[in-house]
Amino acid sequence: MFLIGERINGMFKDVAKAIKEKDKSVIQGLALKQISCKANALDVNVGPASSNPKEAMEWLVKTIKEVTDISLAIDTTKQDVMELGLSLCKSKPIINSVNANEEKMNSLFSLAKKYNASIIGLTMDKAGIPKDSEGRMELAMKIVASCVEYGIDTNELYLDAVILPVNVAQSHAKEVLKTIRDSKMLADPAPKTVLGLSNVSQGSSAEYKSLINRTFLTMAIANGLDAAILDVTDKELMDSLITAELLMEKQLYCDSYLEAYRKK
Ligand code: THG
Repeated sequence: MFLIGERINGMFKDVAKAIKEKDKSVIQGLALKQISCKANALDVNVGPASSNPKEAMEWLVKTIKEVTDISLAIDTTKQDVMELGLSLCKSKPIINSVNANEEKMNSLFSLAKKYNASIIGLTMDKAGIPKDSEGRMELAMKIVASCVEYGIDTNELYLDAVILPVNVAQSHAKEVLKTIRDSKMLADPAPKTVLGLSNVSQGSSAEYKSLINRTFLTMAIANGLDAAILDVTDKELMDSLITAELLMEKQLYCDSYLEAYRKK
């Protein structure tokens, strides 16, 4: 499973503060911590409060680059912030994200080609997030078609069925799982699938968040999830992930498989 660390996001107070005060050590510490917890890439999002998102993205990417050359997922809805972030990346970047709007797809698939980036496609459009898997699949088809049109390999595309908080959108979780299963049939090679896992527990009681996250991740892995934006520093979550992969025959069994994985 491809793991994208979620922590460098201005949604978190410590990150928002570090951006404001240009405190490199907080960001570099979070980058190295997530890498030590087996992140394969790092999500980079300046957050909703940033007054100058372009400047903040440039500072974040440059700050991270000083300590690692791991791949970055540039997480922004703004075209100019996206291009600036991509242009600064050392390793193959990930565009986080495109949706099924025609103009969005045109501009972002062009950027994906220009910067040889992988791309996350959200199954949503101007009308929002469909309530069922059929609606999500219609949008997924549009994204796949656009990807092919731009001559991008469909296995460079990560479809994101967009999980919503279970406390306000309880019926969505099972629709997301069905979308993950069905997405595989949209192209050959099959598009990959990804989730912003922690969305599912947003707003739930703090003592249940980790449990909700790891239970849903286990279910998503059983349905074929390929990648996740998640808290790689959550040990119980990571233990569930490794165990789910073991049971799906994605890891080799041995009696001390958790220790074996950690040593890898
Ligand atoms: N899909 C894609 N990208 C995404 C998302 C997605 N990027 C952002 C987000 N969703 C994934 N990242 C997070 C990061 C944190 C939380 C949720 C999703 C989160 N944080 C806690 C909260 O808000 O309750 C804790 C905040 C805190 O401690 O301050 O839930 O879906 N492609």
